[in-house]
Amino acid sequence: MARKVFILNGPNLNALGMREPGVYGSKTLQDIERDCRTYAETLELGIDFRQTNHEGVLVDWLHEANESAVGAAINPAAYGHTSIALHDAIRAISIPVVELHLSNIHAREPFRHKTMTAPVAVGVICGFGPTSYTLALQALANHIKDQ
Ligand code: CA2
Repeated sequence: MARKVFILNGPNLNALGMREPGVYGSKTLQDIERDCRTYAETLELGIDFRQTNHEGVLVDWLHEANESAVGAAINPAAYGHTSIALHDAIRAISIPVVELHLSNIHAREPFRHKTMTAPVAVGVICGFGPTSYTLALQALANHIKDQ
């Protein structure tokens, strides 16, 4: 069976493709999931792709990933900027976690420039639209291989 990675998505990403296409592009989260699934096959990885609007659910899923996956990629969305709980959860688990964002958070409002999660992620990818997801998968696969 293929090794599995979790791809976790935070609040409001369920609205992708429906509003603000200028910032986030016109793909829906389902389109992105399909792209990730296709790309993960080339890396011989299985994916568990999920979205929630709830901070504690993301914490629970990180702990679940630690039990059943070899790594995780997370778009924490707005919780990345605010959540000490997500920072602590990533610290508390032993699998590698890559943070990703669709938009270039450094080129946006100052409150988006920092994330609580970046210091505990193995790395951060942002600014490439939906391609940020497949780049994060590639980076995660390479990191796991090198471990
Ligand atoms: O660029 C990203 O991927 C973000 O994580 C997206 C978050 C934002 O809070 C982060 O600063 C950067 C927003 C999630 C999606 O929000 C939507 C808002 C309007 C329409 C559709 C989605």
